[in-house]
Amino acid sequence: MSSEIVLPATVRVPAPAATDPPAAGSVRQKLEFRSGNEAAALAAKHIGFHIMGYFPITPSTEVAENLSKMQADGEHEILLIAGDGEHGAAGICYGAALGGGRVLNATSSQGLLYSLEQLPVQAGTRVPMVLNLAARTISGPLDIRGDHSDVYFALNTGWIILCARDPQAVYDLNFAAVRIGEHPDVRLPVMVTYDGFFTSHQKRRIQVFDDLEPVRRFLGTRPDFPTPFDMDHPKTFGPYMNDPDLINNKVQLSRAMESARHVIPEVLAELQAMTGRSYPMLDAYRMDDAEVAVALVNSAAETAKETADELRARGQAVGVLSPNVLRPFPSEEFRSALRRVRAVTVGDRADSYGADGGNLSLEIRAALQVDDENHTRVVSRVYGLGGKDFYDKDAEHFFALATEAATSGHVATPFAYHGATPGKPGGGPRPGLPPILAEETGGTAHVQVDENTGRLRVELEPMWKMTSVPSRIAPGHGACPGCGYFPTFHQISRVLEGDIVVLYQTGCAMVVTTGYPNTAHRVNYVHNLFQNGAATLSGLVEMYHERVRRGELPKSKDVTFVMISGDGGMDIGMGAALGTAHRNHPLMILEYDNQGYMNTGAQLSYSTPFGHRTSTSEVGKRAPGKRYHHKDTAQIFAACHLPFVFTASEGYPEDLMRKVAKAQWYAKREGTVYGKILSFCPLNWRTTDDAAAPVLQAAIDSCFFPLYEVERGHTTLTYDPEAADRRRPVSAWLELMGKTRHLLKPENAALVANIQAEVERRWRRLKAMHESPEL
Ligand SMILES: Cc1ncc(C[n+]2csc(CCOP(=O)(O)OP(=O)(O)O)c2C)c(N)n1
Ligand code: SF4
Ligand SMILES: [Mg+2]
Repeated sequence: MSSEIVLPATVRVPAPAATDPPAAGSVRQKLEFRSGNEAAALAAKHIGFHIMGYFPITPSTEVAENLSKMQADGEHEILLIAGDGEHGAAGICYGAALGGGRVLNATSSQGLLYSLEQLPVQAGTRVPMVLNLAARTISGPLDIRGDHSDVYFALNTGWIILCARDPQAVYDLNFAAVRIGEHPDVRLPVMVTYDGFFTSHQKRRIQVFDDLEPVRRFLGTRPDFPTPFDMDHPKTFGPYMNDPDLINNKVQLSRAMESARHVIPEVLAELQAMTGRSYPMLDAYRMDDAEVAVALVNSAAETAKETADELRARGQAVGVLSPNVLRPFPSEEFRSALRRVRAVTVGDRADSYGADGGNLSLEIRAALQVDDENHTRVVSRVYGLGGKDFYDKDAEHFFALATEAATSGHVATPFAYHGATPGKPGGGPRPGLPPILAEETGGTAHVQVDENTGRLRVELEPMWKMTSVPSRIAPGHGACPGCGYFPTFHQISRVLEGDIVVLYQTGCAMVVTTGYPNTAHRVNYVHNLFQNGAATLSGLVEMYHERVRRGELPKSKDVTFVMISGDGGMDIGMGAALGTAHRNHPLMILEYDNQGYMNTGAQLSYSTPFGHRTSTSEVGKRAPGKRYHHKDTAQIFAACHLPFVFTASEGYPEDLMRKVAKAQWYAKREGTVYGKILSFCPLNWRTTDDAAAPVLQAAIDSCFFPLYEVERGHTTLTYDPEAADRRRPVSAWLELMGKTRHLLKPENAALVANIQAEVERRWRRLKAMHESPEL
């Protein structure tokens, strides 16, 4: 570090005066206190998109959540469609945008990556829309905080990419994004990217439009691009294309990007006239006479500006560059800003592994390289990964690196990581509690084949004996008090025999049981993202058997492979799970159904029942909670003709354990088994921590969640509330939870009747299957 090397300042430029409130534009505005996500949602409301397709992922989820709340209060008319995953959400958006209306999406990290293959499809067919990307690091390992590793994956998709350094820019650039993308010379989808948590969650004072009429004039209506709705003039969207059409098609896309270089400044100038705020392609701070500079994308640049002010006060001629637009890349702007700069440190919040620099530094180098007059030294540093803060001392170090290069005329270390630490000696993952050995398990459930029916009979040891079986999860997890997952898993664990390999998909159960360097698992544990766990376990189980077959692993081991998923994992991961089921790999898939995406703040899943309140199915004068009925996942897997499918609940432990014992028997001998287990979530069901028993019992007694099994195609109800004379109306269940209490208001009587009718229909069907072995 060489912060003591100081360049003499040629000209002292006074620091700009504070700009709060910002210069007034022509349109009436008002001051609000908003985070980046709130700013994006507010802009969406003011723009009045037709449709938003989305799938929740931290830290962008709040955009949809805020819009859901506003929708419930009747503040906008945007149709919000929760995708079955980001790939589905991107498909929804593509279709909707092709249909001619204005379309919005918001995502982050794996969400962007999961939709990635759709992005070039949309750019290639030139269909505009707006996507807000609250940037977050990509897996693995999983980390929810911000860097630009997701943004950099989008660079080659053909989307325009705008960068918003603060919530004000998020708000403003969303309006610009609509106009830029829809310009006839551009016709491309546009991404507005801002930093996860730093910008998405931190509130700032921002100016928002107080008069929407001029905004409507600015936005105009979406131009009439071809849609599949013109029945008199049918068109083919997305034909198969061969040489030379493909390259000619791509050159058009490339030209559209070039056109954007002119369109973006025009649109931003119009916006500036309205707001008083300026967004040049490249934000150049105190660069007029700068001799050294730092270049950064988004929020870190604001820190660097403050440091630049301090260094200027000490006589150093420094400045900061930060692109407001990443695609098209402002090459000419960088060239001219850096022409007289002797050295620049470029900070990348993501690496392009093996390329000797992150994308920003590579692209700045490429821009300078075609300028004969340019002799700027470029120092490249990767910083701030996984949300690591970028403080003024970091900025100072970046300036010092550039200063050193400028003074010596040489860059000693052109590329390095900034902020990585060697770790402590003896570090690494901490061993959990001692492993649970196969010998310590088993003997609690005795499974026999019934000669007459060919189905299984299970005898359980008395419950008191079960408690002596050690659980495969150690105490000390981070779940909420009363969380249903743990009693459920302990019950499962007590009957599973032999060695177990578990695969957890992302969700509460995963997040609260592992957090590097700790683990609560006392058996082999694997995590994969919840769109692909079942496929991963398929590969793992097959490799195990193949290696046993080849004599590479001992035959003597008795291993069962178990996947644990939430209900959300059975939305986004349904395709992979169905693939596993149809291939019939010998493994168990156990879904704990807590009726929502709880780990990310209780958004609706497709298993969320009708009318229930979640953070994306809000309740208000215009919205009564979720608007469609819950997914019948068990029946979907029954339709795969698996050897064994069941439903269960922690409230009926013996029933659950019997089914798990059967499930293990089938998973080891015949193929995939599936279990859906209703799992209590006091936090998001809005009950007290100790309410599991009455709430689960009411769900079962109202026949909302029937307990049954489908064994070799035969459906058996394992508990019949009617036969037990305990049948209750669904209202008796709904009244027990805060998330459903609104349904009991007189004005919602029709909704409850609707829920009751659907529950009744599904129950009668199930009962008929129970009564007739042919069904
Ligand atoms: C591709 C992708 N999209 C979204 C997310 C964010 N995410 C992580 S867990 C989760 C919800 C999981 O819901 P569920 O499977 O029901 O488990 P729960 O949290 O309710 O236990 C979501 C939306 C992600 N990690 N990856
Ligand atoms: S949010 Fe719900 S499911 Fe998640 S840990 Fe808390 S109680 Fe359990
Ligand atoms: Mg869930």
